[in-house]
Amino acid sequence: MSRLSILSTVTACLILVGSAFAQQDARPRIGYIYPAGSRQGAQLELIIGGRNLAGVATAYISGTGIETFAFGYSNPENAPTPAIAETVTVKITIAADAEPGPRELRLETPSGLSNPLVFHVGQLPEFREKEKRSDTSIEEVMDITPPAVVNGQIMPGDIDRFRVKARKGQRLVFAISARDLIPYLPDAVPGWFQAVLALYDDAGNELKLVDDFRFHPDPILHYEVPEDGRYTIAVYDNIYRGREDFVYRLAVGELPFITGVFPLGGRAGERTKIEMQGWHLRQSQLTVDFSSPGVHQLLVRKQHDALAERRLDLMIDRRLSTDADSVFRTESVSNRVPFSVDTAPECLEKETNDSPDRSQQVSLPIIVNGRIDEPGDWDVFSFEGRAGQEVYAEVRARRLGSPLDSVLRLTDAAGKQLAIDDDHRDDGAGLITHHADSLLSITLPADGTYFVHLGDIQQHGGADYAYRLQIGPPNRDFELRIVPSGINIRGGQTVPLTVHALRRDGFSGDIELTFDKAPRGFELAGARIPTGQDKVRLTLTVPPARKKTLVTLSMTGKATIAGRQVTHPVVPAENMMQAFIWWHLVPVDELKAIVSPGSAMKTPVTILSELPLRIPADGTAALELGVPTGRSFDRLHIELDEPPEGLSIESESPIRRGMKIVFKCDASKIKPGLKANLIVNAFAVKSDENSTSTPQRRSRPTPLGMLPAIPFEVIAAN
Ligand SMILES: [Ca+2]
Ligand SMILES: [Ca+2]
Ligand SMILES: [Ca+2]
Ligand SMILES: [Ca+2]
Repeated sequence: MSRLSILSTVTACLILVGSAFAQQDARPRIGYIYPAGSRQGAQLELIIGGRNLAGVATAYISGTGIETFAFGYSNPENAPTPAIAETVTVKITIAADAEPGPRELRLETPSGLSNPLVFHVGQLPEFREKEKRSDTSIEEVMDITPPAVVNGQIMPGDIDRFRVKARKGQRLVFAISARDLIPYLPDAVPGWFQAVLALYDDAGNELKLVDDFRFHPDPILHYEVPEDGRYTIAVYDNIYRGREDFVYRLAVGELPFITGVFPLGGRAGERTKIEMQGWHLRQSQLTVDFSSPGVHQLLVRKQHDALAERRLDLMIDRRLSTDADSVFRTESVSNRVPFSVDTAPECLEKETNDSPDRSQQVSLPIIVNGRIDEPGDWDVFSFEGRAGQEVYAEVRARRLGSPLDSVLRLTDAAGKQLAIDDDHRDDGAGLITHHADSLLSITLPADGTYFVHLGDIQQHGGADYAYRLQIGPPNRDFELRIVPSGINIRGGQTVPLTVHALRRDGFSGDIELTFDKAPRGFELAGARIPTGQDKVRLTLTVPPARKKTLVTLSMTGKATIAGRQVTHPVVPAENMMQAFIWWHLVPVDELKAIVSPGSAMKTPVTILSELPLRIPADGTAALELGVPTGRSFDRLHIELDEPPEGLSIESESPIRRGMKIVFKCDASKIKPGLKANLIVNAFAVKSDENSTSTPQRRSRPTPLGMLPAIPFEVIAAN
């Protein structure tokens, strides 16, 4: 390569990287879609609110059968909520045979892809609330004909009312999706639209009021109509807040709805008889036979005669279930409830088992399916243990839709309490804000009989208070999440990605990450979550690109656990903020990348040192970088991007083929054993030989982009 062409490449690189840096702050974010769904075959316009939406080019909806056209950007001044002030109008056409269920919609702007939000393809007729007339204070009531879905928005102080005609004996279901559509609001307390449903007769008497469904903020109202007449359903926020992103979809009619199942799971490869509770379910019992472990979603068709399943590779997130079975294209389906399939032997609890002397004997490993049958119920299980045996006891209830707030105790034969747990946080359950399920672990001190006691810490109980209690050796395992789920990158460049490891039952080993679906030339660096680490920042480098491409990526994590190779998908997720302070990893369906045109050569820098770089906890280590000769700049300058606290660059100096960087550890802030990646940005520095120029002018660094991740390890002090 001639000196001239390198110069021009570096110059091109500068311009592109400069705009790529600007992009970081300008990532488009969408806060709501209104309406948040529509029926198969419909054509309509959506309003999408967010920020950094200027220049919007396209809207993408996952799956097939929906065409979009984005236009009509507006950015009013003095909007009360900056995060959703900008709007874009998107015209969409839904094919008559488009797959029903939740989809993901993203916008693309010149700065790249936005976060996704849910857009539902429905099967029932749809209505949209009428705009409020500003010339009247009279509350308008809109007539609707069930079965139907009503779309609305709650503005400050707003109460939306809809009237239905109903006949005596009808059993109406009013099911709202609100928090379900937008799980977390970053800038409102409690962090979502807390919808309330109230039902009135034609004389205005309140018949029923609900403001949640168990622990779900979205209420479900069920009503058996006592006489022919007109009934009005009202929707509002429980503290009368409102704004554009208080969007809802309200399904009304004699709709199939599952309120609960028992047991909450079964053993892989065995037939399990399930009792179902709910409305408009013709049968209350079903037998299922699932072969693959994982959390499946159960639903019923309007015909009530069949059950569908789709395997999920993670704990509970309903969002991942877009049942692709074409049988559901034309039939109305119920809500979905989780059902866990596991490999350990199972049993049912047998009352009475309220105390150690009446305990139910089990042999390990075991999964007990039981209920806290009434307030104050305790379920006690006994097993024979050996000294030194490692035992885990874990409740899965809240994560499977049960209202139980479990507490677990472990006692020995003498009645001495050896372990207790109330709430155990599971970052894999990103939609749950109260991690109510319990998990305890212990190494048994002696041979003998041990008792596991399970109750509800809030002293509640009932038929809904179902649980699965697993007792046995540790089930070491992991799940993975990658954030963000939308990657914006220019051809020839490198960007950082973060993968979180959710480690189970003390699994601490390395997890290797690889693409299983990616275009040629997509390269990961530092793609390993090191032993003991809960996350890693790695990098993706893509080849130069002539035109823009949108790609869907998929990754897998691989680890060796007790001599066995275990793989799990890397589930795309968005790190969502709730109410200014809390963060949740919420799984989404797709990992998308937009590669925009870019001809920047891959980084002009090569790593000459052996990796991982070993840095003593109280010392320094040198990294040698090769820089091509004939470059247009005089030297490289390196800056660390989000380094671990205590790690810094001590010096940079030229060597024959490039440069040497000395990294320094501060032993008071960093511990031996830390393994991670250095993420660094490279800059070109051009010294001006004209001695009259100012120092600023002499050493103005220009960005060359991010280098592929550099693995390092902090070793014991010298
Ligand atoms: Ca409204
Ligand atoms: Ca019980
Ligand atoms: Ca009991
Ligand atoms: Ca609890």
